[in-house]
Amino acid sequence: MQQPDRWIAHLDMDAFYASVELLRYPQLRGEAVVIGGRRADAPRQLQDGSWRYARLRDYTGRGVVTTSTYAARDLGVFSAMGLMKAALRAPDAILLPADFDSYRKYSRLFKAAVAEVAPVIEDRGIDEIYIDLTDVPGVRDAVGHDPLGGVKAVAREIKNSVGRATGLSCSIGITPNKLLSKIASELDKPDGISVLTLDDIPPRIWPLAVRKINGIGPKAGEKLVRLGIETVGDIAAASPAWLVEQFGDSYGHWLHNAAHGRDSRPVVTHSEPVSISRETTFERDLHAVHDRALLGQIMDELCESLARDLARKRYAGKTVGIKLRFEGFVTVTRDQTLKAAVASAADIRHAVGLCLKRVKFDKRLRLMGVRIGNLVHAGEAQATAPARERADEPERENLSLF
Ligand code: DCP
Ligand code: MG
Repeated sequence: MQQPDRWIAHLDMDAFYASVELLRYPQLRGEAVVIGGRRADAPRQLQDGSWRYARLRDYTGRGVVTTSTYAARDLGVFSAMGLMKAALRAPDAILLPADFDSYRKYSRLFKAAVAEVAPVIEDRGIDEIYIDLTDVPGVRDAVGHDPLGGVKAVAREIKNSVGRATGLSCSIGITPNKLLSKIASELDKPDGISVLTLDDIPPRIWPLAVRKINGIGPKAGEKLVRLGIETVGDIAAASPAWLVEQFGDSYGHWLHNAAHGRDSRPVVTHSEPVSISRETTFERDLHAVHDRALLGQIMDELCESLARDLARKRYAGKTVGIKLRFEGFVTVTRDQTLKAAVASAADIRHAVGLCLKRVKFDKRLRLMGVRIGNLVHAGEAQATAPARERADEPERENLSLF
Protein backbone atom coordinates (compact mmCIF):
# COMPACT_ATOMS: atom_id res chain seq x y z
CA MET A 1 0.00 0.00 0.00
CA GLN A 2 1.29 3.43 -0.87
CA GLN A 3 1.35 5.86 2.03
CA PRO A 4 -0.69 9.03 1.35
CA ASP A 5 1.02 12.44 1.23
CA ARG A 6 -0.57 13.46 4.49
CA TRP A 7 -2.12 11.75 7.49
CA ILE A 8 -4.74 14.05 9.02
CA ALA A 9 -6.73 13.15 12.12
CA HIS A 10 -10.08 14.48 13.27
CA LEU A 11 -10.70 13.91 16.96
CA ASP A 12 -14.13 14.40 18.52
CA MET A 13 -14.91 13.79 22.19
CA ASP A 14 -17.65 11.25 22.93
CA ALA A 15 -20.91 12.65 24.35
CA PHE A 16 -18.70 15.45 25.61
CA TYR A 17 -20.78 17.46 28.09
CA ALA A 18 -22.50 14.33 29.37
CA SER A 19 -19.19 12.52 29.81
CA VAL A 20 -17.77 15.42 31.84
CA GLU A 21 -20.85 15.24 34.09
CA LEU A 22 -20.28 11.51 34.57
CA LEU A 23 -16.82 12.27 35.96
CA ARG A 24 -18.58 14.19 38.72
CA TYR A 25 -21.37 11.63 39.16
CA PRO A 26 -19.65 8.32 38.33
CA GLN A 27 -22.59 6.46 39.88
CA LEU A 28 -24.60 7.46 36.76
CA ARG A 29 -22.33 5.60 34.34
CA GLY A 30 -24.39 3.50 31.96
CA GLU A 31 -27.60 5.41 32.74
CA ALA A 32 -29.67 7.47 30.33
CA VAL A 33 -28.57 11.01 31.21
CA VAL A 34 -29.59 14.19 29.44
CA ILE A 35 -27.83 17.57 29.73
CA GLY A 36 -30.05 20.60 29.37
CA GLY A 37 -31.84 21.24 32.62
CA ARG A 38 -31.91 24.38 34.66
CA ARG A 39 -29.77 25.10 37.69
CA ALA A 40 -32.66 23.95 39.89
CA ASP A 41 -32.32 20.52 38.29
CA ALA A 42 -28.87 19.94 39.83
CA PRO A 43 -28.63 16.69 41.85
CA ARG A 44 -29.03 16.99 45.61
CA GLN A 45 -27.36 14.78 48.17
CA LEU A 46 -29.74 13.67 50.91
CA GLN A 47 -28.89 13.27 54.60
CA ASP A 48 -28.39 9.53 54.21
CA GLY A 49 -25.75 10.18 51.52
CA SER A 50 -27.91 9.10 48.59
CA TRP A 51 -28.55 11.39 45.60
CA ARG A 52 -31.76 12.78 44.25
CA TYR A 53 -31.82 13.51 40.53
CA ALA A 54 -34.28 15.40 38.38
CA ARG A 55 -36.02 13.11 35.87
CA LEU A 56 -37.11 14.07 32.39
CA ARG A 57 -40.73 13.19 33.15
CA ASP A 58 -40.88 16.01 35.72
CA TYR A 59 -39.65 18.63 33.31
CA THR A 60 -41.95 21.31 31.99
CA GLY A 61 -40.71 24.13 29.85
CA ARG A 62 -39.24 24.91 26.48
CA GLY A 63 -35.64 23.77 27.04
CA VAL A 64 -33.80 21.49 24.62
CA VAL A 65 -31.38 18.60 24.97
CA THR A 66 -27.80 19.87 24.79
CA THR A 67 -26.43 16.38 24.60
CA SER A 68 -27.20 12.94 25.98
CA THR A 69 -25.34 9.80 27.00
CA TYR A 70 -25.28 6.90 24.57
CA ALA A 71 -27.76 5.04 26.83
CA ALA A 72 -30.20 7.95 26.33
CA ARG A 73 -29.52 7.98 22.58
CA ASP A 74 -30.52 4.30 22.50
CA LEU A 75 -33.93 5.50 23.71
CA GLY A 76 -34.13 8.06 20.91
CA VAL A 77 -33.00 11.17 22.77
CA PHE A 78 -30.58 13.40 20.83
CA SER A 79 -29.06 16.89 20.84
CA ALA A 80 -31.45 19.76 19.98
CA MET A 81 -34.60 17.76 20.78
CA GLY A 82 -37.13 19.51 23.04
CA LEU A 83 -36.88 18.22 26.59
CA MET A 84 -40.63 17.55 26.80
CA LYS A 85 -40.51 15.53 23.60
CA ALA A 86 -37.48 13.68 24.98
CA ALA A 87 -39.47 12.98 28.15
CA LEU A 88 -42.04 11.05 26.10
CA ARG A 89 -39.27 8.75 24.87
CA ALA A 90 -37.24 8.45 28.07
CA PRO A 91 -39.31 9.57 31.07
CA ASP A 92 -36.88 8.01 33.57
CA ALA A 93 -33.77 9.60 32.08
CA ILE A 94 -31.83 11.78 34.50
CA LEU A 95 -31.69 15.48 33.72
CA LEU A 96 -28.62 17.54 34.60
CA PRO A 97 -27.92 21.25 34.12
CA ALA A 98 -25.00 22.30 31.93
CA ASP A 99 -21.80 23.56 33.54
CA PHE A 100 -19.88 25.33 30.79
CA ASP A 101 -16.92 26.25 32.98
CA SER A 102 -16.05 22.62 33.51
CA TYR A 103 -16.57 21.76 29.81
CA ARG A 104 -14.12 24.53 28.91
CA LYS A 105 -11.64 23.22 31.45
CA TYR A 106 -11.80 19.67 30.06
CA SER A 107 -11.57 21.08 26.55
CA ARG A 108 -8.25 22.70 27.42
CA LEU A 109 -7.04 19.55 29.13
CA PHE A 110 -7.75 17.19 26.24
CA LYS A 111 -6.17 19.54 23.69
CA ALA A 112 -3.01 19.83 25.81
CA ALA A 113 -2.88 16.04 26.12
CA VAL A 114 -3.06 15.62 22.34
CA ALA A 115 -0.36 18.27 21.86
CA GLU A 116 2.06 16.12 23.86
CA VAL A 117 1.82 13.42 21.20
CA ALA A 118 1.19 15.51 18.08
CA PRO A 119 1.62 19.28 18.23
CA VAL A 120 0.14 20.39 14.89
CA ILE A 121 -3.43 21.02 15.99
CA GLU A 122 -6.29 23.05 14.54
CA ASP A 123 -8.87 23.98 17.15
CA ARG A 124 -12.39 23.45 15.82
CA GLY A 125 -14.39 24.16 18.92
CA ILE A 126 -15.01 22.87 22.39
CA ASP A 127 -14.82 19.16 21.64
CA GLU A 128 -13.10 18.69 18.28
CA ILE A 129 -9.75 19.27 16.65
CA TYR A 130 -7.87 18.38 13.51
CA ILE A 131 -4.34 17.08 13.95
CA ASP A 132 -1.70 16.85 11.22
CA LEU A 133 0.11 13.57 11.94
CA THR A 134 2.24 13.63 8.79
CA ASP A 135 5.46 14.39 10.64
CA VAL A 136 4.81 12.40 13.80
CA PRO A 137 7.69 9.90 14.19
CA GLY A 138 6.73 6.35 13.25
CA VAL A 139 3.42 7.24 11.62
CA ARG A 140 4.47 5.73 8.28
CA ASP A 141 5.97 2.58 9.74
CA ALA A 142 4.42 -0.80 9.11
CA VAL A 143 3.83 -2.95 12.15
CA GLY A 144 4.25 -6.64 11.29
CA HIS A 145 2.22 -7.13 8.13
CA ASP A 146 0.02 -4.10 8.76
CA PRO A 147 1.15 -1.14 6.62
CA LEU A 148 -1.16 1.07 8.71
CA GLY A 149 0.29 -0.18 12.01
CA GLY A 150 2.22 3.03 12.64
CA VAL A 151 -0.71 5.36 12.13
CA LYS A 152 -2.96 3.16 14.28
CA ALA A 153 -0.36 3.16 17.06
CA VAL A 154 -0.22 6.96 17.00
CA ALA A 155 -4.03 7.07 17.21
CA ARG A 156 -4.00 4.77 20.25
CA GLU A 157 -1.30 6.88 21.86
CA ILE A 158 -3.39 10.04 21.39
CA LYS A 159 -6.47 8.35 22.85
CA ASN A 160 -4.47 7.07 25.81
CA SER A 161 -3.01 10.50 26.44
CA VAL A 162 -6.50 12.09 26.39
CA GLY A 163 -7.82 9.33 28.65
CA ARG A 164 -5.02 9.76 31.19
CA ALA A 165 -5.39 13.54 31.31
CA THR A 166 -9.18 13.70 31.48
CA GLY A 167 -10.73 10.30 32.12
CA LEU A 168 -12.73 10.85 28.92
CA SER A 169 -12.98 8.90 25.68
CA CYS A 170 -12.90 10.24 22.16
CA SER A 171 -13.17 8.99 18.61
CA ILE A 172 -10.56 9.54 15.95
CA GLY A 173 -10.74 9.41 12.16
CA ILE A 174 -7.44 9.37 10.28
CA THR A 175 -7.31 9.78 6.51
CA PRO A 176 -5.34 11.76 3.91
CA ASN A 177 -7.42 14.95 4.46
CA LYS A 178 -9.74 16.93 6.73
CA LEU A 179 -12.90 16.26 4.76
CA LEU A 180 -12.54 12.47 4.99
CA SER A 181 -11.27 12.53 8.59
CA LYS A 182 -14.32 14.49 9.75
CA ILE A 183 -16.51 11.75 8.31
CA ALA A 184 -14.26 8.95 9.56
CA SER A 185 -14.26 10.04 13.20
CA GLU A 186 -18.00 9.29 13.32
CA LEU A 187 -17.77 5.85 11.73
CA ASP A 188 -16.83 4.02 14.90
CA LYS A 189 -18.19 6.23 17.67
CA PRO A 190 -17.86 6.08 20.67
CA ASP A 191 -14.27 5.24 21.61
CA GLY A 192 -13.33 4.37 18.03
CA ILE A 193 -10.40 4.66 15.67
CA SER A 194 -11.08 4.65 11.91
CA VAL A 195 -8.15 4.80 9.53
CA LEU A 196 -9.11 5.18 5.86
CA THR A 197 -7.01 5.42 2.73
CA LEU A 198 -8.25 6.61 -0.64
CA ASP A 199 -8.95 2.96 -1.53
CA ASP A 200 -11.57 2.88 1.23
CA ILE A 201 -13.65 5.67 -0.32
CA PRO A 202 -15.88 3.43 -2.48
CA PRO A 203 -16.71 0.84 0.19
CA ARG A 204 -16.79 3.10 3.27
CA ILE A 205 -17.73 6.62 2.12
CA TRP A 206 -19.92 6.17 -0.94
CA PRO A 207 -22.71 4.29 0.88
CA LEU A 208 -23.14 7.19 3.35
CA ALA A 209 -25.97 9.74 3.15
CA VAL A 210 -24.95 12.98 1.43
CA ARG A 211 -25.45 14.96 4.66
CA LYS A 212 -22.48 13.13 6.23
CA ILE A 213 -20.23 15.45 4.23
CA ASN A 214 -19.40 18.55 6.22
CA GLY A 215 -20.42 21.33 3.85
CA ILE A 216 -23.64 19.73 2.62
CA GLY A 217 -26.18 21.49 4.81
CA PRO A 218 -29.93 20.98 5.08
CA LYS A 219 -30.73 23.00 1.94
CA ALA A 220 -28.22 21.39 -0.41
CA GLY A 221 -29.03 18.01 1.16
CA GLU A 222 -32.73 18.38 0.41
CA LYS A 223 -32.08 19.53 -3.12
CA LEU A 224 -29.78 16.56 -3.77
CA VAL A 225 -32.40 14.15 -2.48
CA ARG A 226 -35.06 15.82 -4.66
CA LEU A 227 -32.76 15.21 -7.60
CA GLY A 228 -32.56 11.53 -6.67
CA ILE A 229 -29.08 11.81 -5.15
CA GLU A 230 -29.12 10.14 -1.74
CA THR A 231 -25.62 8.85 -1.12
CA VAL A 232 -22.13 10.23 -1.50
CA GLY A 233 -21.63 7.57 -4.17
CA ASP A 234 -24.57 9.03 -6.12
CA ILE A 235 -22.77 12.39 -6.17
CA ALA A 236 -19.53 10.70 -7.22
CA ALA A 237 -21.36 9.01 -10.09
CA ALA A 238 -22.98 12.24 -11.30
CA SER A 239 -21.18 14.16 -14.02
CA PRO A 240 -19.42 17.34 -12.90
CA ALA A 241 -21.19 19.22 -15.71
CA TRP A 242 -24.60 18.19 -14.35
CA LEU A 243 -23.62 19.13 -10.79
CA VAL A 244 -22.47 22.54 -12.02
CA GLU A 245 -25.73 22.96 -13.91
CA GLN A 246 -27.73 22.22 -10.76
CA PHE A 247 -25.57 23.92 -8.12
CA GLY A 248 -23.46 26.53 -9.89
CA ASP A 249 -19.83 26.47 -10.82
CA SER A 250 -18.17 26.69 -7.46
CA TYR A 251 -20.43 24.45 -5.35
CA GLY A 252 -20.94 21.98 -8.21
CA HIS A 253 -17.21 21.38 -8.56
CA TRP A 254 -16.80 21.28 -4.82
CA LEU A 255 -19.50 18.56 -4.55
CA HIS A 256 -17.77 16.49 -7.23
CA ASN A 257 -14.39 16.74 -5.50
CA ALA A 258 -15.83 16.13 -2.03
CA ALA A 259 -17.60 12.97 -3.19
CA HIS A 260 -14.27 11.70 -4.52
CA GLY A 261 -12.65 12.49 -1.18
CA ARG A 262 -10.49 15.33 -2.49
CA ASP A 263 -9.60 18.14 -0.13
CA SER A 264 -6.31 19.98 0.16
CA ARG A 265 -7.12 22.34 3.04
CA PRO A 266 -4.22 22.55 5.48
CA VAL A 267 -4.45 22.06 9.21
CA VAL A 268 -4.32 25.66 10.45
CA THR A 269 -2.61 25.89 13.79
CA HIS A 270 -2.42 29.52 14.79
CA SER A 271 -5.17 31.15 16.78
CA GLU A 272 -7.79 32.95 14.79
CA PRO A 273 -7.79 36.72 14.50
CA VAL A 274 -11.18 38.34 14.91
CA SER A 275 -10.53 40.88 12.21
CA ILE A 276 -7.72 42.38 10.17
CA SER A 277 -7.38 46.08 9.56
CA ARG A 278 -5.24 48.77 7.96
CA GLU A 279 -5.36 52.45 8.64
CA THR A 280 -3.42 55.56 7.90
CA THR A 281 -3.19 59.04 9.40
CA PHE A 282 -2.72 61.87 6.90
CA GLU A 283 0.09 64.38 7.04
CA ARG A 284 -2.47 67.16 6.72
CA ASP A 285 -6.24 67.06 7.13
CA LEU A 286 -7.93 66.30 3.85
CA HIS A 287 -11.16 67.65 2.42
CA ALA A 288 -13.75 65.18 1.15
CA VAL A 289 -14.43 67.16 -2.00
CA HIS A 290 -11.23 69.10 -2.74
CA ASP A 291 -8.98 66.15 -1.97
CA ARG A 292 -11.35 63.59 -3.37
CA ALA A 293 -8.88 62.05 -5.84
CA LEU A 294 -6.18 61.71 -3.22
CA LEU A 295 -8.60 60.20 -0.69
CA GLY A 296 -9.79 57.73 -3.30
CA GLN A 297 -6.22 56.73 -4.03
CA ILE A 298 -5.39 56.29 -0.34
CA MET A 299 -8.48 54.15 0.14
CA ASP A 300 -7.51 52.02 -2.88
CA GLU A 301 -4.11 51.46 -1.33
CA LEU A 302 -5.56 50.53 2.05
CA CYS A 303 -7.84 47.98 0.39
CA GLU A 304 -4.93 46.54 -1.56
CA SER A 305 -2.82 46.22 1.60
CA LEU A 306 -5.70 44.54 3.37
CA ALA A 307 -6.23 42.12 0.47
CA ARG A 308 -2.51 41.23 0.64
CA ASP A 309 -2.80 40.62 4.40
CA LEU A 310 -5.79 38.35 3.78
CA ALA A 311 -4.00 36.43 1.02
CA ARG A 312 -0.91 35.91 3.17
CA LYS A 313 -2.99 34.68 6.10
CA ARG A 314 -5.36 32.74 3.80
CA TYR A 315 -8.55 34.38 5.04
CA ALA A 316 -11.63 35.89 3.51
CA GLY A 317 -14.11 38.01 5.42
CA LYS A 318 -17.82 38.78 5.31
CA THR A 319 -17.93 42.10 7.10
CA VAL A 320 -16.08 45.12 5.74
CA GLY A 321 -15.88 48.24 7.86
CA ILE A 322 -14.42 51.71 7.61
CA LYS A 323 -13.08 54.02 10.25
CA LEU A 324 -12.86 57.76 9.62
CA ARG A 325 -11.46 60.29 11.99
CA PHE A 326 -12.37 63.90 11.37
CA GLU A 327 -10.71 67.04 12.65
CA GLY A 328 -11.63 67.50 16.29
CA PHE A 329 -11.03 63.79 16.87
CA VAL A 330 -14.55 62.70 15.96
CA THR A 331 -14.39 59.07 14.87
CA VAL A 332 -17.03 57.45 12.71
CA THR A 333 -17.28 53.78 11.80
CA ARG A 334 -19.62 52.00 9.40
CA ASP A 335 -19.73 48.42 8.31
CA GLN A 336 -21.35 46.32 5.69
CA THR A 337 -21.98 42.60 5.99
CA LEU A 338 -22.00 40.81 2.67
CA LYS A 339 -23.72 37.57 1.78
CA ALA A 340 -20.42 35.92 0.93
CA ALA A 341 -16.88 36.25 2.22
CA VAL A 342 -14.60 38.40 0.06
CA ALA A 343 -10.83 38.69 -0.13
CA SER A 344 -9.94 40.75 -3.19
CA ALA A 345 -9.04 44.44 -3.12
CA ALA A 346 -11.84 45.17 -5.60
CA ASP A 347 -14.51 43.43 -3.51
CA ILE A 348 -13.32 45.14 -0.35
CA ARG A 349 -13.23 48.51 -2.12
CA HIS A 350 -16.77 47.96 -3.35
CA ALA A 351 -18.02 47.28 0.19
CA VAL A 352 -16.08 50.31 1.43
CA GLY A 353 -17.99 52.37 -1.14
CA LEU A 354 -21.26 51.20 0.40
CA CYS A 355 -20.03 52.20 3.85
CA LEU A 356 -18.84 55.61 2.66
CA LYS A 357 -22.27 56.40 1.26
CA ARG A 358 -23.60 56.29 4.81
CA VAL A 359 -21.25 58.95 6.18
CA LYS A 360 -21.85 62.69 6.26
CA PHE A 361 -18.68 64.53 5.23
CA ASP A 362 -18.90 67.96 6.81
CA LYS A 363 -15.40 68.16 8.29
CA ARG A 364 -11.88 67.54 7.16
CA LEU A 365 -10.51 64.04 7.48
CA ARG A 366 -7.44 63.15 9.47
CA LEU A 367 -7.43 59.34 9.38
CA MET A 368 -8.93 56.56 7.32
CA GLY A 369 -9.00 52.85 8.05
CA VAL A 370 -10.52 49.72 6.60
CA ARG A 371 -11.26 46.55 8.47
CA ILE A 372 -12.48 43.10 7.53
CA GLY A 373 -14.10 40.82 10.07
CA ASN A 374 -16.27 37.71 10.23
CA LEU A 375 -13.26 35.84 8.91
CA VAL A 376 -13.26 32.38 7.37
CA HIS A 377 -10.35 30.37 6.05
CA ALA A 378 -9.98 31.02 2.36
CA GLY A 379 -9.99 27.27 1.67
CA GLU A 380 -13.01 26.78 3.82
CA ALA A 381 -14.99 29.55 2.21
CA GLN A 382 -14.63 27.41 -0.90
CA ALA A 383 -15.10 24.10 0.86
CA THR A 384 -18.28 24.93 2.70
CA ALA A 385 -20.50 27.53 1.19
CA PRO A 386 -19.21 29.06 -1.97
CA ALA A 387 -20.59 32.41 -2.82
CA ARG A 388 -23.05 32.46 -5.61
CA GLU A 389 -24.87 35.59 -4.83
CA ARG A 390 -23.98 38.91 -3.37
CA ALA A 391 -25.80 40.81 -0.71
CA ASP A 392 -28.72 42.88 -1.85
CA GLU A 393 -26.57 45.60 -3.16
CA PRO A 394 -27.06 48.26 -5.74
CA GLU A 395 -25.01 48.26 -8.90
CA ARG A 396 -21.28 48.70 -8.67
CA GLU A 397 -20.95 51.98 -10.51
CA ASN A 398 -20.89 55.46 -8.99
CA LEU A 399 -21.12 54.38 -5.42
CA SER A 400 -18.21 55.91 -3.64
CA LEU A 401 -18.03 59.41 -2.56
CA PHE A 402 -14.34 59.08 -3.37
N1 DCP B 1 -23.80 20.69 21.73
C1 DCP B 1 -24.74 21.67 21.91
N2 DCP B 1 -25.82 21.78 21.07
C2 DCP B 1 -25.97 20.90 20.04
C3 DCP B 1 -25.02 19.90 19.81
C4 DCP B 1 -23.93 19.82 20.69
O1 DCP B 1 -24.61 22.48 22.84
N3 DCP B 1 -27.04 20.99 19.23
C5 DCP B 1 -22.66 20.59 22.66
C6 DCP B 1 -22.86 19.43 23.59
C7 DCP B 1 -21.92 18.37 23.13
C8 DCP B 1 -20.81 19.19 22.48
O2 DCP B 1 -21.44 20.35 21.97
O3 DCP B 1 -21.47 17.57 24.18
C9 DCP B 1 -20.12 18.45 21.37
O4 DCP B 1 -21.02 18.19 20.30
P1 DCP B 1 -20.98 16.83 19.50
O5 DCP B 1 -21.85 17.01 18.30
O6 DCP B 1 -19.58 16.37 19.31
O7 DCP B 1 -21.79 15.83 20.46
P2 DCP B 1 -21.26 14.96 21.65
O8 DCP B 1 -19.81 15.14 21.91
O9 DCP B 1 -22.15 15.20 22.82
O10 DCP B 1 -21.54 13.49 21.15
P3 DCP B 1 -20.73 12.60 20.09
O11 DCP B 1 -20.24 11.42 20.88
O12 DCP B 1 -21.75 12.22 19.07
O13 DCP B 1 -19.63 13.44 19.57
MG1 MG C 1 -18.42 15.04 20.36
